[in-house]
Amino acid sequence: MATSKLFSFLFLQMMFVLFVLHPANSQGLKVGFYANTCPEAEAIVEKIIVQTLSRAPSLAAPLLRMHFHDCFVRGCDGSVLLNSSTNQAEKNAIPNQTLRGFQIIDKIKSALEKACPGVVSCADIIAIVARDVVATPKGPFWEVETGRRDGRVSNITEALLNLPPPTANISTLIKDWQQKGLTAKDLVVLSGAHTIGIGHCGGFSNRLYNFTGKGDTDPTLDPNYIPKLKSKCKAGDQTTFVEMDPGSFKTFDEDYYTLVAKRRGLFQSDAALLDDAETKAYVELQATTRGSTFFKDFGVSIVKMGRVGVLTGKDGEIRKQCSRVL
Ligand code: HEM
Ligand SMILES: *[C@@H]1O[C@H](CO)[C@@H](O)[C@H](O)[C@H]1NC(C)=O
Ligand SMILES: *[C@@H]1O[C@H](CO)[C@@H](O)[C@H](O)[C@H]1NC(C)=O
Ligand SMILES: *[C@@H]1O[C@H](CO)[C@@H](O)[C@H](O)[C@H]1NC(C)=O
Ligand SMILES: *[C@@H]1O[C@H](CO)[C@@H](O)[C@H](O)[C@H]1NC(C)=O
Ligand SMILES: CC(=O)N[C@H]1CO[C@H](CO)[C@@H](O)[C@@H]1O
Repeated sequence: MATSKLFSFLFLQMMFVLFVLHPANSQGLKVGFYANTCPEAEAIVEKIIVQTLSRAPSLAAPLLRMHFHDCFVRGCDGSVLLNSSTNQAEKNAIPNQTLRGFQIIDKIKSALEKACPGVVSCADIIAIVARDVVATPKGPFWEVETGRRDGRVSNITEALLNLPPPTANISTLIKDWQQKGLTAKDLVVLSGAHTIGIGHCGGFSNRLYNFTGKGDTDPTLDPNYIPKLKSKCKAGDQTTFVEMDPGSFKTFDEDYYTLVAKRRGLFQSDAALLDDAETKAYVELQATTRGSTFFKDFGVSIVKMGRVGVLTGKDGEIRKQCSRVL
C-alpha cells in the first residue's frame, strides 16, 4: 500500500517534470535546438542581420512583422515564404503585399545550407531573425526557441482569414488571439512592435476622411494629429506611407504606448487597445513608467507566439529553398 502510494507520488512527480517543466511543454521546441547539428546557426543569422541593418535599417520592421504573419497562418511553419506560380500563396494576400525582406531570408538560408546542409528550417530562420532585428542595436533580447519544421502548404485565403485587418476592434482582436492560444496581454504587448516601421495611408485613411460614410473623422483619433496625417495622406492615396512612431520609427522603444495613450495610435487596431480594461491598463502603465516592463514582456510574449501551431519532430520538412515555388 505504502509503496504503491510512494510509487504513484513519484510517478506524478515524474509527469510533472516531463510535462510541466520540460520544454515538451512548448511542443518540442527548445533553446539551442541546433547546438549539436549546426552550432554556428544563430551566429550566421546574426552576422547577416547586423550587416543588412547597417545598410538598410528600415528592413528591421518588415522582418519582425514576417514572424507574426508566419505564425498566425498555419502556425510558425515558414509558409509565408513559399512562392506560388499562380499567385495563390500567403504572400500574395493583401496584408502581405507590404511584407519585405524575403531576399534576406533567402540569403541567410544559402549561408546556412553551406554550413550545415538540410538542417535549419526556414521557420526557425524567421524566428531567429525576428529576435535579431529587435535586439540590434539595442532593443530587448530573448532566448529564441528553435526546432520548428517547414510546412508545405501556403494558401492565400487562409492568410486573409487569419491576419487581423487594421480596422479590427478590440473584441475581434482578443478573440483572434485567443484562437491562437494567446491572451489579451500578449496582444497588447506584441502590438508594441508598432514602435518600429511604417504604415501605408490606405490602412488608416478612413479615419481621416470618411469614418462612418458621412465624410467624418474617427472621434477616437487625437484631433490635433489629424491635420498632420492628412498633410501626408490625401484622400484615396494608397502608396504613401507614414512612420508609425514619428521621429523614432527605427528605434525599438516604449513610445508606442505613449502614442496610443495620447490617442495617436495609427490604426484602429492600435486605438482599440484603449477599449478593454486590461489592455488599456497595460498601455497606461507603460506610457507612465517609460515602459517599465515592456522589454521583458515582449520577450515572453514573442516566445509564446513562436510556439503557435509549430511542426516538430517528423512533421513537415526542412526546406532547401525557403521561397520554393509551390
Ligand atoms: C494586433 C493586430 C495587428 C494588426 C491589425 C496589424 C496591422 C498592421 C498594418 C496594417 C501595418 C502596416 C503595413 C503597411 O502599410 O505597410 C503593420 C505594420 C507592422 N506591423 Fe503590425 N499589426 C498587428 C500586430 C502586429 C504584431 C503582433 C507584430 C509583431 C510582433 C507587428 C509588427 C508590425 C511591424 C514591425 C510593422 C511595420 C512594417 C514595415 O515597416 O514595413 N504587427 N501592422
Ligand atoms: C485554401 O483555404 C481555403 C479556406 O480554408 C479552402 O477553402 C481552400 O480549399 C484552400 N485552397 C487550397 C488550394 O487548398
Ligand atoms: C467588432 O467587429 C466585429 C467584426 O467586424 C463585429 O461583428 C462586432 O459587432 C464588432 N464589435 C463591436 C463591439 O463593435
Ligand atoms: C464616404 O463613404 C460613403 C459610403 O461608403 C460614400 O457613399 C461616399 O462617397 C464617401 N465619401 C467620400 C468623400 O469618399
Ligand atoms: C520567389 O519570388 C521572389 C519574388 O517574386 C523571387 O525573388 C524569388 O527568387 C522566388 N524564389 C524562387 C525559388 O523562385
Ligand atoms: C512581397 C510579395 O510577394 N508581395 C506580393 C503580394 O501579392 C501581390 C499579388 O496579390 C504581388 O503582386 C506581390 O508581389
